[in-house]
Amino acid sequence: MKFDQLDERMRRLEIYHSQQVLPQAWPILRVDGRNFSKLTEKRFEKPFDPVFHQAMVQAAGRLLEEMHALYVYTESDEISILLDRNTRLFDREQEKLVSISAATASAVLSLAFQQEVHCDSRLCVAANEEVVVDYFQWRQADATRCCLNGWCYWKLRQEGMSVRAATRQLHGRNFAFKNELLFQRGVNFNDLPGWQKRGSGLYWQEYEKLGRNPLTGAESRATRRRVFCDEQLPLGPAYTEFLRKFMNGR
Ligand SMILES: Nc1nc2c(ncn2[C@@H]2O[C@H](COP(=O)(O)OP(=O)(O)O)[C@@H](O)[C@H]2O)c(=O)[nH]1
Ligand SMILES: [Mg+2]
Repeated sequence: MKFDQLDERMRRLEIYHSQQVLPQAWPILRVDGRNFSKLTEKRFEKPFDPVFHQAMVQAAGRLLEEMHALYVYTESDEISILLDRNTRLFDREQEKLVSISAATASAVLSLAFQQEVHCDSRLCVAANEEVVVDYFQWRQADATRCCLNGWCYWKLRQEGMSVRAATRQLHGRNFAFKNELLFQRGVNFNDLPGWQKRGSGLYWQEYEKLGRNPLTGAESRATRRRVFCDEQLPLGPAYTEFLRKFMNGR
């Protein structure tokens, strides 16, 4: 009896445990690498490193699987995860969704980098499809902005400019200025890889698997699904159309 009372009293202190994502709202989680500026400075090519990116894609794929997500998007050191508006995952408990997503990404990235790394996670609750579209358009715009800025910054640094001088030269400059700065240094922004300019999207792809019935020898077809990583994401209104497909009928 005594234990039961203590148990009940202690559990009542877990005041955030009962917090759930509102019914019918779309949960979006965003995982971000902790102190990855420091990690990438030491070990990876600037401004973009395909090995670093591959590890992020791997973590994004595991999150798609583990969280039974509809769509996962990664750029830089962050991963956004769209869940079904009717998901029953972890009973929609916010603490669970946030901690498990951070833990999954931390585990996969630690193994990939062969060193202990940590990620944080936050929850964004989108009331309707429009907000979900705005969210992913926002992260893609961030990817494009960071890509252009990152390329300019590292071009200037490679020419021997200090951190301060390079930062000052780019401060408040518009897209055209930065585009021109790169062009004069032999880089055409349009020709940069899609994953650098727009980020990468991961989603389920259905495919037909041919098999043979071991007893009768008859051919059989089964529909299976696998994780697909899209490194050529569409832009603007086409991206909106693309995103809506993941939410249609849900
Ligand atoms: N060298 C390198 N750095 C990257 C790459 N992708 C992301 N980063 C860095 O990762 C950091 C992510 O930003 P942010 O989360 O704000 O920094 P944090 O707080 O240190 O994790 C930035 O410093 C990026 O330059 C990459 O492919 N190569
Ligand atoms: Mg980070």
